[in-house]
Amino acid sequence: MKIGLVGLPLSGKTTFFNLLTGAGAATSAYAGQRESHIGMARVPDARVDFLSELFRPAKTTYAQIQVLDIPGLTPRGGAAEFAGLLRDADALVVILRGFTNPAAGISEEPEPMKDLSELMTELILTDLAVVERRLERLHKGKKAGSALPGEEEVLRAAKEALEREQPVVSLGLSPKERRPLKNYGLYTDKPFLIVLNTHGEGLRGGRAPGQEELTAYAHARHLPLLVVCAELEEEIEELPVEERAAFLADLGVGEPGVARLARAAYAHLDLISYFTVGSDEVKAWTIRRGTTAKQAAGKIHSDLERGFIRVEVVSYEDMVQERSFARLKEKGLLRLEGKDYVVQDGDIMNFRFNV
Ligand SMILES: Nc1nc2c(ncn2[C@@H]2O[C@H](COP(=O)(O)OP(=O)(O)O)[C@@H](O)[C@H]2O)c(=O)[nH]1
Ligand SMILES: [Mg+2]
Repeated sequence: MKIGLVGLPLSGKTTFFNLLTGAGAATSAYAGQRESHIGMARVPDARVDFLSELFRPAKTTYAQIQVLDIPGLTPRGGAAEFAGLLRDADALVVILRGFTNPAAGISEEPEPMKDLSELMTELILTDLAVVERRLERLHKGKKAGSALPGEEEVLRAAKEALEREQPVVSLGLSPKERRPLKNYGLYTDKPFLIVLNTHGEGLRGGRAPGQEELTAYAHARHLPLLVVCAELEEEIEELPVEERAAFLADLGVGEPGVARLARAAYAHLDLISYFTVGSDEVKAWTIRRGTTAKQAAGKIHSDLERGFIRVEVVSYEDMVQERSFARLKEKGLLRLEGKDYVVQDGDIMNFRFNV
């Protein structure tokens, strides 16, 4: 999975990027920094920890999220220029400033709800320009026959939503309907999450600037809203592991920022994990809910999908109870499933295939 961070300059995007990836990229104390960053965030998962303890593999691989940090967008600028950087992102995370930091020259009172409206307007207008241009071109017929099936219909629907100042994603398009839009690098056809980046007191008290308004906004649109303090949380990540929990608890959060973001993103994007285990490797794989066993095999290697025969499946909870494949088998908890089996969150899978 890939997520792209978008926000106004100095909202803490790069700080949040560092919190997720541990990359330590330089943050900016001034607007107009034009660097972008790509990094990987490891998705913490207690189930992987447990399986790794149990199987003692040579290698343990957690799920990963690729994070793209792009330069800040300003009202009337930037969005068109940077859209290409986020073309492959599966989701956007909109970062809103809920802090002041006079030392960094950020003294203006935060207005995250206003920032969000401005950003959304900018993204919507940027997308509208792209969609209109494409529709015009289709109409001029210069490239007659070059339209993809369903392209004109979906462009019209997108245009109509954008003119109503709604993001394209609000149309609830099916993956098939959305496909012709993929090449355009639209911002608003992607699902998005909202992150309010605030100071320690805001996070602790659950009363960050604008939090109430944003909560209502997010709730009405079924959008996840996360409150973080990127700066302090990043400092906490630099402490020895055993000291972190106490500091996080003091901020009033139970888990590191990356865990909270991953949880919200998985739920919002309808993603689940299955696991492969063995003495060589314990590994988490990310799939969409509803994926069949055969498609899930294809995640690992196309040969496994092509040569799929069957799959041995154990639920994670049963593994926690029984702690060995031998006992699971004895109790009839090791199932053999076929290609159309719908993989469940936490399934431990062993594919049988033939190439
Ligand atoms: N007080 C405070 N300062 C922050 C927080 N997050 C970021 N900053 C500071 O704000 C400035 C801009 O942050 P940066 O991550 O570069 O913002 P970006 O322009 O959106 O990438 C830097 O000086 C950061 O140290 C925060 O949660 N609290
Ligand atoms: Mg930055």
